[in-house]
Amino acid sequence: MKRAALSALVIAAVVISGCAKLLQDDFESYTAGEVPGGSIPGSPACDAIETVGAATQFSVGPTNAIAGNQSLNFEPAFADEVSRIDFLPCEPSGNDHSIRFRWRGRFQGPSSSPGVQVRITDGDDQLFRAYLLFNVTRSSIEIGSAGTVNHTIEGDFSRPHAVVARIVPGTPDQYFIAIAGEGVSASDAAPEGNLSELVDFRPRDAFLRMLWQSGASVTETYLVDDVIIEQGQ
Ligand SMILES: [Ca+2]
Repeated sequence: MKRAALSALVIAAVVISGCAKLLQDDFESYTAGEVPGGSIPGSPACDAIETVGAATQFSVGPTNAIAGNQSLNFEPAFADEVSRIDFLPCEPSGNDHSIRFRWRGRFQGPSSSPGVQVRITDGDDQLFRAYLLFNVTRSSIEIGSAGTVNHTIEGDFSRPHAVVARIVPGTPDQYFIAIAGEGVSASDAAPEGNLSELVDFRPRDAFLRMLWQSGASVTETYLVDDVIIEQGQ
């Protein structure tokens, strides 16, 4: 009870009102089994999803849904193939506003799994672009940038969890994160820091990417729901 209240406070501290939505998908308006792709149903009109991989790796359905009746079920490919999904927001009004990324997730797989990667990035070529990396496994979320892990959050991420990450452009660019989930201690729940990158983060080019680095050696999936990208002040 206490933990839930604290988590709510942490999320509330990062989520402030009055922001323009650049992307929203709750996966409720898809047909069960549908593969998301192209324009996302509903408002805003200009957001989209792009997938790379076989259709069987991305399906919307009711199994273990996190919020509402349906969630996205994202599975790794076999062998060394990459599978990924990009959430592409409408273009924000400039590079000087903060940008916030939110999603709910649920990792299903054994503890031996290397996990799923989530990247907040402003370009495909990561080596020379700014990005924030989340590696989500059953028992931890590692958060880093420029190849360095800055925070390791422990919890039971086989249970539904929520992540909010805000990037504030500046010198340096800063990030503020809030993680709510079972077993996450209040002292770990709100990591923040500076993006250690060679170049400035560009909100106008930013998107959310989720990917499995390598093929499946075990049965695993990442359930995703309530993906929201917003422009801040
Ligand atoms: Ca949903």
